[in-house]
Amino acid sequence: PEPSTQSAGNTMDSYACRRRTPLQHHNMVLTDALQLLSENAEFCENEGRSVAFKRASAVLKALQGPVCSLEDLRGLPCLGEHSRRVIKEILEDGVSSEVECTQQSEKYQAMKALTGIFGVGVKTAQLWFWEGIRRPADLQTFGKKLNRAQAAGMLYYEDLSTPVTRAEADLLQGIVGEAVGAVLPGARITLTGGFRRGKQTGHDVDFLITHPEEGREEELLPKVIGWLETRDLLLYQKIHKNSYLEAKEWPARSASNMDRFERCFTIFKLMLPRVAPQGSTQAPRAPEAQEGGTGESPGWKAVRVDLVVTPISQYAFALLGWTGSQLFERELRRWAGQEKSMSLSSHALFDSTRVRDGPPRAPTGPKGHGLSVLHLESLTGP
Ligand code: TTP
Ligand code: MN
Ligand code: MN
Ligand code: MN
Repeated sequence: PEPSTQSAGNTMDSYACRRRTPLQHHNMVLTDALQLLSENAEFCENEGRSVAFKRASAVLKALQGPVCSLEDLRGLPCLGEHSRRVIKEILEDGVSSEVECTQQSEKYQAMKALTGIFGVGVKTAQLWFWEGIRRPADLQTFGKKLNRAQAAGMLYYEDLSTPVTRAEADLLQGIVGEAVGAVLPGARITLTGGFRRGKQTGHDVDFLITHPEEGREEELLPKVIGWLETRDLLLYQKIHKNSYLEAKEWPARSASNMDRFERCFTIFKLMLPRVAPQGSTQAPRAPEAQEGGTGESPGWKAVRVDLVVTPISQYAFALLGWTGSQLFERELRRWAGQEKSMSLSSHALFDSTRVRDGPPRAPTGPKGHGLSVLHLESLTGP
């Protein structure tokens, strides 16, 4: 029997992947607070605590109505003592002193600003914080040497911290689709990540690329990048080759969501459609960071785009893995492992009771290894 809890006449499953989690829900104030604590735990490299707050937040998102009293939480899963204390404070006082305190703290604010730079992770931001760096502008004062990604991150900081809109994602889909179609006829792209989940904004745009004929997708990315660079559409790009061959464990059992697909982290130079100067329609905004201060609009915006290439045999798993959210993926893998004795990754799904050592080296995908691969439909639950 799988764990579930009765609450207010509803069954609340303790695995987030087995519940409906709508984008619009009734407990925004509470989930924002818990998510801030989760983010802060990440900044302190406390992954366990970070995930615990994310799980608690996800439970509140799944509720049919607003939480009005602690009674409403009775029997709900994933709400630990700490989360309940924060919720109680907000219900009673409107705010949580711990959340307020964290948000105002020098550490949180510095880590938020520094990890907001493309190419800067928690580890680097922490080192810089210990050295006394608090804001991106301090990096120059302290004479820090930046790698190529971080330098681009600083150059386009304003644009990259402005949310990407759905309209911009659609424009990019057109451009990437044209590039992919030009270098490999028949290749297809799919919009993944937050936009595939229906979000109206995102921090980047994610695309999955494949070709219906297995193997034709090999070495595709350098050509796509070349096509885009020739047209001056990229501000930054870094290709990571696929690493199926080096895979020691197959599929990876770690909780990490890094996979072994060929990928490219890019910053696109997205030309914004010129709007006719009439009535109330607005011209594209001028990002100050890239401007000489003339007040003239450059007519483009820097946007982070992730390109991922998968062989068609792994497409379903890659699509599932790259759609997110991060918590959904983590919970799905946890559920597969703990409840179904299956091992799920962005590459394949295995019956881990039948597979001990994984497939032979240089796998071509989940097919043809005598392994048990379930149809995805049986995983999607209610
Ligand atoms: P993100 O683009 O980081 O997140 P998102 O699209 O859900 O949200 P945002 O709007 O902020 O961009 O990653 C997209 C999904 O891809 C994420 O749910 C997990 C997955 N993923 C991998 O499978 N491997 C990876 O290496 C990364 C970075 C993400
Ligand atoms: Mn994304
Ligand atoms: Mn993100
Ligand atoms: Mn991404």
